[in-house]
Amino acid sequence: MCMSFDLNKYFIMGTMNCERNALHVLEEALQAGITMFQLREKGVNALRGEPYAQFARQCQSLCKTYNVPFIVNDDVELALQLNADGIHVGQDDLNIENFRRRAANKIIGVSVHTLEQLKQAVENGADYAGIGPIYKTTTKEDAKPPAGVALLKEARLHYPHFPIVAIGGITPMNSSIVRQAGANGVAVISAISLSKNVTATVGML
Ligand code: FQP
Ligand code: MG
Repeated sequence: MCMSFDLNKYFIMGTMNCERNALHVLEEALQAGITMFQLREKGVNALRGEPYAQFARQCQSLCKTYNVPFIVNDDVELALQLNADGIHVGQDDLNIENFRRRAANKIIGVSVHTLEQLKQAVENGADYAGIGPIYKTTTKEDAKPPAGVALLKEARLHYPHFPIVAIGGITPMNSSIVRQAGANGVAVISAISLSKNVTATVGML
């Protein structure tokens, strides 16, 4: 069994998503009440090597202070090395049954784009699913076209109790719509990372 977690306000970021010091942004977001954090350090200007590991440890330590789960995107080795609280993987990233054997009590999140993929994820032992992109996003270069809330509603109908977080183009303007469609929470990058007022943004999400 993995630790308990709350998908309500799930902040995802890497240094390239911030215009200000990324650790300051994270600390403000934690103070403002995010319930989950995912380190997603990827792209051309992403940190690598020791600076990457050091940044990851700093994020992890902040999350610990605020009692918020620290999740690593894609990078299984880093997640195990740092003893992160969990990992988030996409459809092409990793066999989760295999990973489960190496990390019995970590949170495993999986991105899904269809009901069939959701069924697979549930059967393979995922702890939560990320469904999206719901709306248009500019943060992820290889994002699929926006799917709206239809899949979200369908997913909730078939899996009344499975933890689901919505992602992709979510802002304080539309977060209530995706919650009404059945998501347990909302995952955002730029809504928070580029916000001029992180406290207010997190409050309104
Ligand atoms: N959902 C979530 C979460 N986190 C993510 N990182 C993704 C979806 C996207 O592998 P993936 O995952 O499709 O792309 P990338 O590795 O570029 O992020 F549910 F946590 F909100
Ligand atoms: Mg991935």
